[in-house]
Amino acid sequence: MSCCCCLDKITNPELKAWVKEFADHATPDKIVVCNGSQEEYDALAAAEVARGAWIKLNEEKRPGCYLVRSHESDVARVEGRTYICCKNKDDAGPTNNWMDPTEMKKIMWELYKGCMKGRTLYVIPYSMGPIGSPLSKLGVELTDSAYVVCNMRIMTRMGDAALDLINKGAEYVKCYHSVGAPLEPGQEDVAWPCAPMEKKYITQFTDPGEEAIWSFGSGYGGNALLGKKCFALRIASALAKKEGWMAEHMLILKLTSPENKSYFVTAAFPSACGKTNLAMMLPTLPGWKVETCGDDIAWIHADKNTGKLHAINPENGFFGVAPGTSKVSNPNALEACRANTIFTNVVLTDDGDIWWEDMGVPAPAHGIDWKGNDCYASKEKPNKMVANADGTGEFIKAAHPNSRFTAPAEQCPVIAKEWEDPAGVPVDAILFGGRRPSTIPLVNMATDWAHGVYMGSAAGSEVTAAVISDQIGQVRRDPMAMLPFCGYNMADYFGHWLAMGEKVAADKLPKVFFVNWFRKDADGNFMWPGFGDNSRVLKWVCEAIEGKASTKVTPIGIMPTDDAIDLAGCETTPETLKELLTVDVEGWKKEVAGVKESWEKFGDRIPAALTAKLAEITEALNK
Ligand code: GTP
Ligand code: SPV
Ligand code: MN
Repeated sequence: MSCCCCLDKITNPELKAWVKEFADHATPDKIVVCNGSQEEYDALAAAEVARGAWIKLNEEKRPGCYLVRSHESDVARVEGRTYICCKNKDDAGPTNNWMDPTEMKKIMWELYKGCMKGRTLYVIPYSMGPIGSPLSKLGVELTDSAYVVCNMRIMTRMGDAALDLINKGAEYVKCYHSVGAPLEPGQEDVAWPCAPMEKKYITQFTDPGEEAIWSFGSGYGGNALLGKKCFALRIASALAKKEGWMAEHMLILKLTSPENKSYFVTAAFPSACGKTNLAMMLPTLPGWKVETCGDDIAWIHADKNTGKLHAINPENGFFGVAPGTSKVSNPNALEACRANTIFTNVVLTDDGDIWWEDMGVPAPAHGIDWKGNDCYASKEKPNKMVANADGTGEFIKAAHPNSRFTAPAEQCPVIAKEWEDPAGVPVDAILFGGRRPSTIPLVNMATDWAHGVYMGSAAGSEVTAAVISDQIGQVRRDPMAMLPFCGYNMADYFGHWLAMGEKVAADKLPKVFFVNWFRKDADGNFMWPGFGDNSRVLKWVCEAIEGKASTKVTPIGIMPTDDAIDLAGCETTPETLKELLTVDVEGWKKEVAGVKESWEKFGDRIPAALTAKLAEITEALNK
């Protein structure tokens, strides 16, 4: 192994020894300690282009942008192969895969043996949260993927500044990642190396003092960019429980009213259920403004100075869902990925640009789909593509439904000036939501914190393509949108939410709401226009925060009166709105029964305050 001199940059002896130990075992050809510079990124990208793995996009149309196609089997998170490993199985809880840490380490250490043969070991020091903020946390990821290095540079604060802190003795989480595809001498590499499903492992070790992430076999998104879901949610949620804060799957937005009053809102929606879109929304209501603080993850602390809950976005970029992102639905996201962006699994056009379904522009006459095959504009529908050169035949998904753009947060035209504030932003409202085709109304406010926690715990959604699953489209319970991301027993997590409510005076707690943009009519069409029109719901949320909203008390919570949502200039009719704001009592009885059933697996670990709320709502529905 040729050991590059840049290992000398690591002056923290413990870190150096750890890197060396792993390198001796994984046997890479060389080691590179990443400095996080643009030059380093450019050189890595150029090398990937040179070996035919990445495509450089048209420099005029998409400056500094690349297209990458993953292996067909490696397109999303793999929940079935994701583990929480702690000594006591009950501490991982019934919603996580569990294995004894010693046993898992044995299996994975064996997999890591020689796994980087023929490859480079990149050492990625990174910070989740602004460098040096007291709320930030550090990590070091060892990986053999240049794609991971480049994506981590966009998604985290990566390189020398983070290494400096670690060299000075700051704590950090140790993360191993390998695509799990060693190269024998003379063997040619494939564009996207990865291991078969049964060899993939995404493992979080969560015992106190033992926090670590070991990932093997996948190069994609949340499986491989270990600062994101593995650290900022699974490890962080376990740390947060111990340390008295929260790590949540939430966007953070700043909402400013026509009266120039600003509010900070966080929202937990499951994967591919609208966080990025809400975080960057262009309100259709005149005079309202949305600015972005974060689009996926929020770390929330009780702030000593303001006495309120404060949120920071630990990330530095967006790993956003491409399909559906259009000039109409989310112009700010499109602008954010105009330059310096990595696109994964979208369509390549003949002029070196990209395209995806529902981009709001007609499909190109010819393109290359995410699998690398020719595709053509459909004759029947100009915004769809087909495999036949004559434009006939079945529509295909030319961009994978979970295709993504990785773009720097600072490129978002509506990034809020507070987005990197080391103290975070004070949270005025928390929204929960998901894709619910029936029963769940457009918006509903909790009567108090415990009811809000109940609402979050009762959240559910149709499973989306953000995960490799045979349940796509089916509704599953996804409490607080954290089902795949909670690093410990979910019942204890509910208890922690309740406890956080004790850290702040009742009148300083955020108000909690449940929203649903995804109700469908009998023909399967969305009943609510969504996107920018969601500002109409946010307006009511602000009125409710001010105690000025027009409300009705219902068995399920506090809801807008039929005329309380501003529909001026909106395509939705008052009749449809009324339907969206009606409590379907029979549907809700089933809903509550479903929640109760979903709690059975937790035994008596569900907090009494939640059981009481459920009983209260059931009783009100039965009246
Ligand atoms: P992750 O990055 O996986 O966590 O997803 P996300 O929650 O950020 O979801 P995102 O905003 O990327 O939206 C996912 C999909 O939902 C896109 O195809 C959007 O077009 C669609 N979507 C977002 N908001 C709305 C809405 O208000 N109404 C409807 N009908 N679709 C929406
Ligand atoms: C999600 O699935 O919620 C994502 C994408 O944000 S990933 O980074 O793959 O987890
Ligand atoms: Mn997400």
